[in-house]
Amino acid sequence: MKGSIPRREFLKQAGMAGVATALASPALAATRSVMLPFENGERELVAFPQKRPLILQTSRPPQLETPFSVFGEGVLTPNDAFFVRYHWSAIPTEIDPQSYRLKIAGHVNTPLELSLAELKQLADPVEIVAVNQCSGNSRGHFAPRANGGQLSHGAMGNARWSGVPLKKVLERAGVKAGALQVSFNGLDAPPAGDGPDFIKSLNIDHALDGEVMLAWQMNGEDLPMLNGYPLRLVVPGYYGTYWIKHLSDINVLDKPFDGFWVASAYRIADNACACVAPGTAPARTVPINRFNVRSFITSPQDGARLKAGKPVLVKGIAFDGGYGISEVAFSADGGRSWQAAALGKDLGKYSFREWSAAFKPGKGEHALMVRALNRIGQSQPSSALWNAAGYMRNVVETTRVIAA
Ligand SMILES: Nc1nc2c(c(=O)[nH]1)N[C@H]1C(S)=C(S)[C@@H](COP(=O)(O)O)O[C@H]1N2
Ligand SMILES: [Mo]
Repeated sequence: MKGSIPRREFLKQAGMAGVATALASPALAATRSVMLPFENGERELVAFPQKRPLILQTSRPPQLETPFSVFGEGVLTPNDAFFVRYHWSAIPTEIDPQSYRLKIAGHVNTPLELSLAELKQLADPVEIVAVNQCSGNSRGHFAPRANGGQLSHGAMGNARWSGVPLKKVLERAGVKAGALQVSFNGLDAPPAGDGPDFIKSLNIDHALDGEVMLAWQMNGEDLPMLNGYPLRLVVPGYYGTYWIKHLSDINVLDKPFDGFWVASAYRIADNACACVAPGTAPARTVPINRFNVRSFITSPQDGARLKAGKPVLVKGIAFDGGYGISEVAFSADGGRSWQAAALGKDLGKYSFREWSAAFKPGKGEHALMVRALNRIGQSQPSSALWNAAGYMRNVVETTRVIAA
């Protein structure tokens, strides 16, 4: 059965039976370790079911970061390299696609219980290439340090998602007048008594925008179990926190959702930079929402040794919250001068956009930088913004190379 992993096998491999057992199991034995570029950055590379060795953040629940070199291999992030984020350890390891049901209830005319087969028949399938990025991507680079998973830049990925628009499903159920929000829950749960189930919500207009999607495939294959098999929400341009995995319950609400994960967590300062002075708290907050603009150099990699006088093509990726990247600028001298990079193929406004720029290194050290601009004029700050949760880092990053 595709997308399901024999339970015992998964427990063993994924370390659900305990970290010690997991690490003793050959399948999970760390092959190598990596050093993320910040204090206490040493991490093991561990292969979970359906995944190649990825950077281990936690094993219960599995939280895995994509090694940065993967982003240089292609504009789409392979399923087996796609990062994994969960909040609670009680995650599904086996889901029967025959008996799985998606429930749509609440402020609707006709509550529905759809099988996967029914869902796939409900409307013409659609596809979108979109980045999924965790709010805390790059948190480990915050100074002063921010509490939470100390991630480098690998809590993001770009995939081609296939499914049906959420709108079609909500229309089938018939949203009643007065609907305000829609909440989404998945099959994972907190261990008994431990805390609030991970449930997220969107405003009704957003849920009905025709772009928010119920996806059963990424990159042409069933979702990997750890990325939400058999169905997940895809919220293009929005932080991964909304992209509910193993989606099982959709609830249309006639009042604002007041669950912990929206009302108390994943909130940002209600100002243009979503930032505060280090060590302080914002006066007012709003739910985290769209990505800000980011760009990265994927090649050469940090620390690379180049041949002096030999031209290289510097390559990378840029993305934003869905307005679309309009320009990418590259600097080979630590930001003193900038040149326009060439943009690669446009896979849609929610996708990574590849870019490249020519560079002929002279002898010595070079600080390479990239900065992107989107179609509504948003760009990236030259010094890092700060917030206590370590969300939304988007400072212009520096890649250091040496030519000899
Ligand atoms: N059911 C469920 N869905 C979830 C979460 C979760 O804990 N449970 N975490 C969210 C967060 S914070 C992120 S960043 C994305 C990560 O998606 P991925 O694990 O497929 O990379 O899943 C989101 N969907
Ligand atoms: Mo996240």
